[in-house]
Amino acid sequence: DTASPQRIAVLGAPIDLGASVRGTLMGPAALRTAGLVTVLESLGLDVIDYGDVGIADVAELGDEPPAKAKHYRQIQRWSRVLARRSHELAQTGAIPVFLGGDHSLSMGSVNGVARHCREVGRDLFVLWLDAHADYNTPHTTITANMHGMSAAFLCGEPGLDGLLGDETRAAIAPGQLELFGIRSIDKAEKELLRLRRTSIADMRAIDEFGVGVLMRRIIDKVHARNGVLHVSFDVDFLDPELAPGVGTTVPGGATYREAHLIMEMLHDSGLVRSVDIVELNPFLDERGKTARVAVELIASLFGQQITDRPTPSNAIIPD
Ligand code: Z70
Ligand code: MN
Ligand code: MN
Ligand code: MN
Repeated sequence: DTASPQRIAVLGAPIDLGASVRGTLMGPAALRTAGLVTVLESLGLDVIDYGDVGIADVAELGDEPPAKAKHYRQIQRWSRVLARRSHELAQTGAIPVFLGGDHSLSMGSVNGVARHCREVGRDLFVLWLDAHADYNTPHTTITANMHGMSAAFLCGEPGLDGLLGDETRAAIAPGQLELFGIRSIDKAEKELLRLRRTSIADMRAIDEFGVGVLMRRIIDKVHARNGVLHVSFDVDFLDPELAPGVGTTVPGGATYREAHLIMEMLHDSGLVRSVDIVELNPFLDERGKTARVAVELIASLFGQQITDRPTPSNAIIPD
């Protein structure tokens, strides 16, 4: 319905125990300080900021923690509350925008959205914009950091089976995950991804074909399957020069222009139903630089354009 404004539901998840470096718990505050809500409102969207979610009221479960999953008990509480809140927000018809927090929050946020999509009979595709694949399990991980396991968990890989307790687990098929911008994968993680035939636009592919062609392919695929998209945006997807406020920088990331084009194409696609913004570490940022770039990119994702383009690009790229 184009008559009523698109509704956006902002929810902060100040979590940092999934990562090795502390500080992403300040991410939601930094994104708000950089003007996230006002920018979205200026684009004509109807924004409700639900504040930050917490885990104080979430009970500890009694399942056996996996041997290699640091802070499992805490992440489990976050995942359960986020899965529930995410499902509720998706049901309202708003677009939930989750402010992290480290990338372990996606185990909850995406699960909730996936559950809703399953209920309404739409295939959920997940675009994972990240330097890392986050496709480790407690069996493959070297670090035991749970932010490196979220994509694998969402695809139903074993090892964190009790994580959500009695919250419904709604895994996506590995063919519904689109890894994009990847330039750091562990050996066992790479083998698992090859086994699953996961679609990966790594930096080599981006350099060879450009982000426009690769994004168009993903958008066409989701359209063809009558699917919808969740965008899980890890700010370390961006080049460290542009986005220094992250715990583990990996050189050779996406440029300012590549990232903007991706967001603009995603907006024009009309497919995006939910978003995570994760791994922003304000403790390591340079005068709010990374937070500001992240907000600019979110503005592009929700319709900010350089010039009005009445006809979005509809180029069809053959397989
Ligand atoms: C490595 C691991 C990671 C950041 C994700 C890295 C994971 N593959 N690091 N995001 N910053 O620990 O599993
Ligand atoms: Mn990540
Ligand atoms: Mn539902
Ligand atoms: Mn990352």
